[in-house]
Amino acid sequence: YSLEGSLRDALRNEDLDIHLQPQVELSRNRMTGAEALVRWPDGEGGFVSNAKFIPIAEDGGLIVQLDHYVLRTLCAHAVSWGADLPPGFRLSFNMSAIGFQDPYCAEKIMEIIGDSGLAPHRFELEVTEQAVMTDFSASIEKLIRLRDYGIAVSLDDFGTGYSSLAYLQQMPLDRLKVDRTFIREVETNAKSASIARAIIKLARTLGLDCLMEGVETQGQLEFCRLNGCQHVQGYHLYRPVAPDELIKVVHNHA
Ligand code: G
Ligand code: G
Ligand code: MN
Ligand code: NA
Repeated sequence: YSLEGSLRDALRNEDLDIHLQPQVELSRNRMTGAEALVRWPDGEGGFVSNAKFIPIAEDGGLIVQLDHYVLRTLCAHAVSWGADLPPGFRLSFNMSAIGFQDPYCAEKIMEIIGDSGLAPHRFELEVTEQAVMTDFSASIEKLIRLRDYGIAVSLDDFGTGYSSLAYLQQMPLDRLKVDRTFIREVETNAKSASIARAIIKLARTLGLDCLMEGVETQGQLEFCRLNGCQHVQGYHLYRPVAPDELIKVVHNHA
């Protein structure tokens, strides 16, 4: 039986779940949000690697269904967290490039969030440069609709895609999520540090919030703080946690 077949079954049987990785605002040391990341239990206490099944979902035409499933799952958990989520706490979800190109992508996202009864401003869509660049004007239209509805938009894995700065200026965004490759060597490589500083400055210049992904050391965290990057996400702060742990983690954060 193929992995694709198993994934199809898992989606139909709702066997997939999410974990949530907290995001922290440096200036106030506050947890301001969390990113939903899909998890597929392997039946032996672990999970099937995302690196293994996400590409299969993309090739097999299942990724759109998967992304919608993840958003519905996130909404269901958020409803159960209710008022335990601090005011302003934002829940982000990923949309694959293929899913984002669907002409009804924005409507589908609004429908799922609308059905949950939750406020749209609780949510943040993460799209990659690739997703936005494929049909730029259609993408802009979708992003404008989603933002008008109240959903925040971040550009994920920033710096690894192929959008030019001229295009970046035209994108209706709230946040740049800087790809984790840019923080990796800032403590040991002067050129790396210069590039990371330039990217943070670029975000600030464009009036966008800047979040550094993949922060794994205290030194990297201090680098972000020192250079005006407002938010961080990474193993040094928190690994992704199961949904029933999120509220505990939020309330223990200090
Ligand atoms: O959490 P983890 O390191 O296992 O995620 C690996 C990859 O899977 C990352 O590139 C991440 O963007 C991707 N991913 C995680 N959750 C989702 C999701 O809900 N939808 C899509 N399209 N990709 C996801
Ligand atoms: O592509 P995207 O940025 O959505 O993927 C997020 C992925 O990064 C998830 O798979 C998550 O588990 C992983 N991740 C989160 N924090 C860290 C980190 O500090 N280091 C590394 N190597 N991966 C991380
Ligand atoms: Mn992401
Ligand atoms: Na990312």
